[in-house]
Amino acid sequence: MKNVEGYLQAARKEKSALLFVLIDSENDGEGSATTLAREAEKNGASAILVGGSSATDQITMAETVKKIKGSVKIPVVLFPGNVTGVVPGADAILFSSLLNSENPYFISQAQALGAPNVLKFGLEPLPTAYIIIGEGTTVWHVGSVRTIPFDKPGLAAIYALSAQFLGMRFVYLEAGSGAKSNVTPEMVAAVRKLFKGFLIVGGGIRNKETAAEIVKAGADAIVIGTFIEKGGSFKTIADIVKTIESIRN
Ligand code: 1GP
Repeated sequence: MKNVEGYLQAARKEKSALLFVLIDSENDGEGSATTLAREAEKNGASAILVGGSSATDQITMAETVKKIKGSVKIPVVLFPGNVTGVVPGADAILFSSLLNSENPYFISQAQALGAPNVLKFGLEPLPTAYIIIGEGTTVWHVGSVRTIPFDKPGLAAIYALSAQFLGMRFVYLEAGSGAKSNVTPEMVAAVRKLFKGFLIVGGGIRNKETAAEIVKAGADAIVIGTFIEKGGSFKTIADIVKTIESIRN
């Protein structure tokens, strides 16, 4: 697909919010990546993200991307945790800077090392500020994060504002894969107030009630990974999509 950003903006105009399904190439869980992606598409997901902070096997990742790409029409977007997450065959990449990392590698160095392959593989870069909330998750550990506590929405908001001033068109508020707590609606609302771009929220979302609260607070898209990876039902996914699409904000 050409112009994934345009597709996402157009889809967002039509629906109140979108669902992205995250597939970790190293953990197919209860189903194969292809089956999960097909089911996700069938039940209303707008994009498939492939990656994760502990997915480092480029060969498996490239194979997974290729398989998924061959079985769905919705865009396949890389969600790299490192330079190893840049592989051929996807439509786009969340070209992210982990803004609240204490290690410059995750803010700009991995990006410099990864950029030539983004160009070489013809991946559409979606300029994204990746902001980690809370602690104790894999991404928090791997990304050397100076965390933002869940009850400090103002801190997330100023990072998002700086992302906007830096020209990033996407912000991803991340509680971490399988997080016990999701990003609070209060924090989403504080970020929404200042950030005008496309707001993605993920980590620990497992039901339609939480998804609805986050969308009402201003998220443009939510991400669900662990729930599906652990065999959660696609009926719930369909319910979540129906719920978030019908909220007008
Ligand atoms: C993780 O935000 C994504 O990077 C999705 O989180 O796995 O908790 O759904 P879950």
